[in-house]
Amino acid sequence: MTRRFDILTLFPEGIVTYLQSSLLGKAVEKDLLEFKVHQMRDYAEDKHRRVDDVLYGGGEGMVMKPEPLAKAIEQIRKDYRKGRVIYLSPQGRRLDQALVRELGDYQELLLICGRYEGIDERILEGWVDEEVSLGDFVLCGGELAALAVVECIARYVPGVVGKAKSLEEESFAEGLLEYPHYTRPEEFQGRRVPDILLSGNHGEIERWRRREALRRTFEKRPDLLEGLKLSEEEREFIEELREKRR
Ligand code: 4GX
Repeated sequence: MTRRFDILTLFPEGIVTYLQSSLLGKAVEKDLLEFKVHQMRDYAEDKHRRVDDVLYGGGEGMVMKPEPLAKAIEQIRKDYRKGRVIYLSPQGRRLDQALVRELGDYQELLLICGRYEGIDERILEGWVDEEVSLGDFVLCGGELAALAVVECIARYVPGVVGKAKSLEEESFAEGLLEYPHYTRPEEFQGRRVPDILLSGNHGEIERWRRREALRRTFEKRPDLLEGLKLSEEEREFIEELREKRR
């Protein structure tokens, strides 16, 4: 079944262009993914197609009006079978690979991109299933966050990314940073590719890669090592890294 993504935004052009390019565009051609990008103004009720309004209680800035949002969400999700409505905002659950996998279970996703100071609270209460955040920083709108969410989920739809690559990820790198990568030439401006990679000894190469992945993770993202299942040898290796640090 084709995985469907709806994106509700005031700036559809850039979204469409991005989705048509690269891997995602190819997956659409293969009927693995379907994208529908909706202009929020098309659901406005007045002749000026107004979607924002001033704050009750006063204060700077504008908020997205509830009527166009409710109308859009209801219309878009009317033929959802198993779908979910997501609002992108810094108040949401932080996106990580676990959330990507959870969201990947839905047949349809509607991603709502807010601008201004956000959307009327009643829409969050009554029409949105879940808030998702890209991280603790403030964008100008939800569009980049929606694209990030879509792309992460799309990669796990079978056939979107080459099989060899995705299987490798599953069995090996999940939960760790990647080992260092090199391509030709053997020497570049005085920097050589590690000898082991030129040795042709695949067993040793695998071992080296696993250790380098562990080393990087230990140095750059030690938080990722918590709760990871490691072999005896790997735990010893991490212990050695700790010793050396002291
Ligand atoms: N991860 N933004 C939402 C409008 C807004 C403002 C306040 C609710 C409250 C973002 C992020 C993000 C910018 C999208 C502000 N909504 N989205 N927008 N970080 O920064 O997802």
